[in-house]
Amino acid sequence: MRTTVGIIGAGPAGLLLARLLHNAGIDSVVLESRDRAYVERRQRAGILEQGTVDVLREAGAGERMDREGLRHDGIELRFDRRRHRVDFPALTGGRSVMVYAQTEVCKDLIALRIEEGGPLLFETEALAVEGADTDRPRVRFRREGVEDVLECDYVVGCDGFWGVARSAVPDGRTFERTYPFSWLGILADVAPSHDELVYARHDRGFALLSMRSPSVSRLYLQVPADTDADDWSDERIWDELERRFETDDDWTLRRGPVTQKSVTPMRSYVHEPMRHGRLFLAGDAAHIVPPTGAKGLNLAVGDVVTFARALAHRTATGSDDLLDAYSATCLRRVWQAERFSYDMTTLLHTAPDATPFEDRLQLARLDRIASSRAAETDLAEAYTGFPIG
Ligand code: FAS
Ligand code: PHB
Repeated sequence: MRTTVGIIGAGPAGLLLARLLHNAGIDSVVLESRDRAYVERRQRAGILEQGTVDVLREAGAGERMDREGLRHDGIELRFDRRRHRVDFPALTGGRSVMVYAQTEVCKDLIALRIEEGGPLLFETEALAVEGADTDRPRVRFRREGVEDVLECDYVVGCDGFWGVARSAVPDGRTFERTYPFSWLGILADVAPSHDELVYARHDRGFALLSMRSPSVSRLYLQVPADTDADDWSDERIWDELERRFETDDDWTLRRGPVTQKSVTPMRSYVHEPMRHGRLFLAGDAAHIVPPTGAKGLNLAVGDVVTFARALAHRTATGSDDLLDAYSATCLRRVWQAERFSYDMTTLLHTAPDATPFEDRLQLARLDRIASSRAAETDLAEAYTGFPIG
């Protein structure tokens, strides 16, 4: 098999990259180790930044998002029984975010890939990237028990944190922090109890109210790092959420049947560089953020837009300058998202070993955001997204 760009992974990074390259007239092959149902069902991100929404629309992949997505002009911060709304358009010159789940983005991109007839090989596991430092890199893969090789001009590792591509970058430097807590996430068949997302800081721990549609709620609870989701009954989850969302007014949390429950560890991670020869890393293959800032999926989008632009530039001009700048260009945006995600996580979560002084600092930081346009603007600009490229 032979192609211009070998893409490992059919998550949002790999699927969007295939679409962007197709629109630029560049052929690619996508290799995905799991089956289509797994990719389309994997509950993960829920918030698309303004930049991601614009990219999906320009790529011809935004039609259902515009029909079914929920545009949000703000979020609510809740602390010390207080409620403070952050007004995105007022603070960012008109930017907002879209509530449209990663599962739906992947379904839309898979449907487009099949419609355009580009090779998208499910249940096909990449085993290794070879010859990255030559002009003929190869991906060795296994499909239906048979090993084969994909000859490429370029390979892009979109294979997530546990993929194989990153290991083909020699002498990389990693920067990481793991947090002493996780998120217990649920899907519930009940209308969201608020029309926008609610991020709550409480002495008992963080809680987040999000949503998937007017009739499906998505909620998260901070839990100890080694939590087993089976230890949490539906009733225990709703009771704990209710306590952490408490307010001084008559706001109430609606309950309903929990249809999905899972625990997500919290980690910050960056691998530098994001390139070695003809191998490029994109998305979770190169970096991880704690989901508090809703950045993970959106960072993956920025990486693949940067690569697609750089390769289209080389195809048009013969110049490698944008490809040579890929890693530095992506990492500048990555580190801004890492800073924001770290800030939001330490602002809202109660660390098990937090001292009373640190608790008061958190409340002072939140009070500052609620009373200073400058502090509020920093949050609104970061949450609605950093410019791509
Ligand atoms: P992905 O991990 O999504 O996709 C990688 C793909 O590569 C997978 O389909 C995998 O099967 C495939 N693959 C791996 N190894 C392979 C191999 N050897 N050969 C072939 N294929 C291979 N982000 C947010 O913004 N908000 C959230 O709420 C949020 N929640 C999350 C919850 C969880 C449990 C996790 C793990 C992450 C969450 N994230 C969230 C982050 C998440 O959305 C990622 O940022 C996003 O999926 C990144 O997309 P990709 O880089 O495409 O990687
Ligand atoms: C989600 O809806 O899954 C979601 C929203 C915002 C976050 C994290 C997750 O910060």
